[in-house]
Amino acid sequence: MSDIDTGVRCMWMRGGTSKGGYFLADDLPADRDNFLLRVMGSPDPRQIDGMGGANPLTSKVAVVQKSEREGVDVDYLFLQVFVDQPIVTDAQNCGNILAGIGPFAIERGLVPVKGEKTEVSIFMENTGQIAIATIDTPGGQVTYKGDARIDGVPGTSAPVPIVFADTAGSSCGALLPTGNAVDVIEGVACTLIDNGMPCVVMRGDVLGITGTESPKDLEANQELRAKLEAIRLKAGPMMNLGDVSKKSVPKMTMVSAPTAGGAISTRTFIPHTCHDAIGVLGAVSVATACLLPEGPASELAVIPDGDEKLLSVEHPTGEMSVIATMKDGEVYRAAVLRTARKLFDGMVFGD
Ligand code: NQM
Repeated sequence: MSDIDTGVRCMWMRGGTSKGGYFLADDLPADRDNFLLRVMGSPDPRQIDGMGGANPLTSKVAVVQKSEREGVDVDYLFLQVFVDQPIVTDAQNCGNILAGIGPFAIERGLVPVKGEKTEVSIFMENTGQIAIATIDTPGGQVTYKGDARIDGVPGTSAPVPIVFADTAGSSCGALLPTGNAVDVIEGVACTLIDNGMPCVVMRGDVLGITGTESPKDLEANQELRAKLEAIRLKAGPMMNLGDVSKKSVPKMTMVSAPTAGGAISTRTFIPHTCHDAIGVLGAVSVATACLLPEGPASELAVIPDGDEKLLSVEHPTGEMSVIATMKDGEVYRAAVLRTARKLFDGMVFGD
């Protein structure tokens, strides 16, 4: 009997505003991608025959192993399992699923508890960069209970603060892969930026939206979707991402002036579904675009003074706070607050 018949050890977790299966690298079968498609129930818009939640945000996988790198605890590989196509891709990272990596690594015995709080350093294999997450470990154990609240998730949980120090050019080789703060594609001024997630940032008003629409309304706007996809397919090669027709990057963010006291308001296609919130590294990249001397985001953003800037990135279900630390006029460190929760621990079947 193969692993696929007997089941594979897996923890299902919510990480930030996403959800997915967390595996130890050694537990996965050789035929990994086909196994994961079966686990999620893809391709099928309802994912009825699998664990996936019929949305890219709930069709995600983390593969974790102890790291051999100096000063690093674990290596994390993120895999996006497409919902309605037979695609499993490592072409993007995920800062939400990242929030579950520390607790998972401690629970699986890859990282020892270091006190009331345990810092876990995580090498993000998709982009070759490091994140530091701090996990509540009172009494020598991970706890998921706490008072931290993030928009897009009901209730409260233990806080998972995460710090990124070197995310510029994560997938595109440079923060601004074309060397420009503004490129015009299909007649639309765009900032092509990558501070952890490749994003195309455009003004919503130029694309005919007010920025207050719901994700459902935006998804129903076929003209808008066609325009965004036309821009995206051209932006991909310009961002050193090659042909992006079968990739989930770049993300397409439309920005508007803030309406709830934040720095900027956003609506993001990831890239074919409209996000109910915004991705973590997506928010870091958009916040960074707000801090450029020019471009669609900086034209509209409300920026606080000082070198440590709290930028509240508004999105359809609230906001995500990004703390950007500036050095010589550039963002050199970004911090976000996330939470995570263990949902089940057991065997999952890919047969
Ligand atoms: O940008 C969605 C999410 C993400 C990715 C997406 C993410 C990030 O909300 O770091 O977290 O943009 O595909 O999980």
